[in-house]
Amino acid sequence: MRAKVLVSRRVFPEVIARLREHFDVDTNDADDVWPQAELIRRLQGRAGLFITGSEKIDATLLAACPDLRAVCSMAVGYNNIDVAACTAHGVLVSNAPDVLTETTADFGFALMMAAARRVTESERFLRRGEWKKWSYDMFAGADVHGSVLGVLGMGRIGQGVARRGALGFGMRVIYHNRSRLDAATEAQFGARYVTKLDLLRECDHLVIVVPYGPASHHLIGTAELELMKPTATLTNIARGGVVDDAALADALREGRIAAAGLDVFEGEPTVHPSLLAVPNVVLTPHIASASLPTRRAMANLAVDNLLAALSVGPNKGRPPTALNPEVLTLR
Ligand code: 8YV
Repeated sequence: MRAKVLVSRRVFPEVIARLREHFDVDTNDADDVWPQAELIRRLQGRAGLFITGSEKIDATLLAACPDLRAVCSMAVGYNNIDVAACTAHGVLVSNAPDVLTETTADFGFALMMAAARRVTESERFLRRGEWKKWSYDMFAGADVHGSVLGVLGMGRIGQGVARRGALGFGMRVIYHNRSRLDAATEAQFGARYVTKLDLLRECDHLVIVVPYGPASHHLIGTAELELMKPTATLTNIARGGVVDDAALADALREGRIAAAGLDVFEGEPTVHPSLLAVPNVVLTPHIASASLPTRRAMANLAVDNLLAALSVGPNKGRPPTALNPEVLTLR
């Protein structure tokens, strides 16, 4: 008997085809974002679930889906999944690290540069037909090369941003993280470990790459923004909720910081109206990992995990990026 799996959102046809080689697969061709009750209904009798970063997997869903054995996400962030509850229900969980690191770091750098050099703000001006003459200070922004890059969250993606800054743009890198990197890694990009307060005070460009959770909720709010230089920029490619969007919009409007680049938002896809109203912020719809090769790799990694968790394929019983592999040994 083939195991039954559900794919919660539209994804590459070849990824579905890989799953169909082994499983009875139900898909979401309309790409609707199902409310949890609908997800639970569709999961009845299904052993595997392929998700993206947006579906909420919690104790309520797990209790209502007793046949579920594996939840495999194509996202690296897993704040949408209660991993402890999954473990308690004997459900294997996996995420999709590594494959998106460089693509996401590229985008973080692009957002930071766009904010510093006012790329989208000036493009909107041009498109409105307002460009009549040159002037010395027209859209003059902040330099990126040679400036101080502050990285908040020095995991894989944070290190990718730091490497680009140090080696590509001659930036001096300072960082804050839960734990300090080893000396050899710091030396790769001349990174200096500082307190969060010093990071905010000293950096010219702050890039935020921390996971979201209760400890990082509104890590950056009014008090933190107050410490930053009025010429500084802030870029968030982590998760909405790490930054207090209303407080950031106020700081941008009042010129307490120069500009921001945001790919993630509290309550996305809704964006705080105050952010939409300020010109000095670059806004993108959660696309930092969105290169086609990377999205393909993320989805395929989720499939690798699903196959292994449900005991098929070469990694049988050994999902490559499981978050709670102990579940399989307890089965
Ligand atoms: C994804 C992300 O776009 O991987 C993550 O954590 O935030 C993004 O790369 C999305 O969540 C994929 O499902």
